Amino acid sequence: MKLLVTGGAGFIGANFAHYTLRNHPEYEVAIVDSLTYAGNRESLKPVEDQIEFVHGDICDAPLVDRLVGESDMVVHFAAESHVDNSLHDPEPFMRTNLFGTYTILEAVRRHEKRLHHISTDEVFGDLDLDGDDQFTEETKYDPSSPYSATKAGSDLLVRAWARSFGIHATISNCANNYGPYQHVEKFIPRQITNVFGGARPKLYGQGENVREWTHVDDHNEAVHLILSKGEPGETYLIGSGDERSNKDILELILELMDEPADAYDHVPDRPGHDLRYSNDSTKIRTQLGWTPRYSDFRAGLEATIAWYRDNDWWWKPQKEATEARYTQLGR
Ligand code: NAD
Ligand code: TDX
Repeated sequence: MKLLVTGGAGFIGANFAHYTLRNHPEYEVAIVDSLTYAGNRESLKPVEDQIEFVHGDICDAPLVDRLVGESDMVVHFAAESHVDNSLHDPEPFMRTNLFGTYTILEAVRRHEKRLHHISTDEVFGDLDLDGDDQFTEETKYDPSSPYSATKAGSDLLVRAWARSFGIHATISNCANNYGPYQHVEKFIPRQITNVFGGARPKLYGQGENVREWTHVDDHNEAVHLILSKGEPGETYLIGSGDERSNKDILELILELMDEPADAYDHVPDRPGHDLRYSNDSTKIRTQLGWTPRYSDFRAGLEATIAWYRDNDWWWKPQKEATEARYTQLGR
């Protein structure tokens, strides 16, 4: 059984390759990735002898057609993934997230292959800060940013291809991930690497916004359950249930790194900043038996800090350019 993993040099895709080779020897893994600023071949170093790596673009229809034809299933992670970048320049998001997904869908349709499409809880918009309501598989789409709008569009394309052309596709919408190999532009690695580099962490606004943090290996275990037991045409929400404000997370990072609790800067808020995300993941828990293993967030965060401490060779080359981009954005 051969899996074609798009975006396998990115954060979740690289961890997916590692997870698959550790836990599912029944799969062969081929990766297609165009190595944007977010892709890093070094993330695949521990498995490089066990995978096939193709440096290519998911908008390249002849290439995608050949690769899909040679595979049994496609797991589609490739995307432009950072909200702040989408507010600065939406164009690459339109191209990769919409046209790239369309290109994959057409190849999957031609070759009658199974597709799993990776998406996000951000397609649903946001929830009140003080409430305890949650997104479900039935929640109406209401995205806020160019990033989430293009992810919402890609989900809708998958649903339309399933309904009109009968392709065998599943979709998952996961909450925020954390763990090793996450680009230093994202909240948790940005703060950890700021502290390691002697810079102050940066909190948007007052830091009251809430995210539901899920370890990347728990996400990838859920994806494997969907590949093996998921029903074609179905959508599954994935989330640990562990909701925390950005301010609480930052203070926990500072505590775990032996820094004073107030050793950070407030910076201007993200425009349109979603307040709270929370997924009701009852369906995947009851129907497919998924349970997050990383139930102790503090321990997971401690291990993540240790990973960034031990692997500065991996993140240091990206750090300066990332902070230069943030300076341009005023954040
Ligand atoms: P990432 O930005 O770390 O990685 C994206 C990868 O896709 C990179 O390796 C990049 O080079 C590649 N890529 C981009 N454009 C491409 C193109 N045109 N052709 C081929 N490859 C291309 O992203 P991530 O955080 O690993 O997210 C992966 C997926 O998971 C995305 O679809 C994202 O929407 C979704 N997701 C992410 C999170 C999260 O917390 N990070 C949560 C839920 C869902
Ligand atoms: O320096 C920062 N300071 C800060 O306060 C950064 C980079 C972020 N933040 C805030 C913004 C968010 O409320 O932290 C929160 C998390 O920010 P991001 O890491 O940018 O993640 P988010 O916008 O929540 O989106 C993430 O989760 C859903 C991923 O980037 C998406 O790809 C995924 O779909």
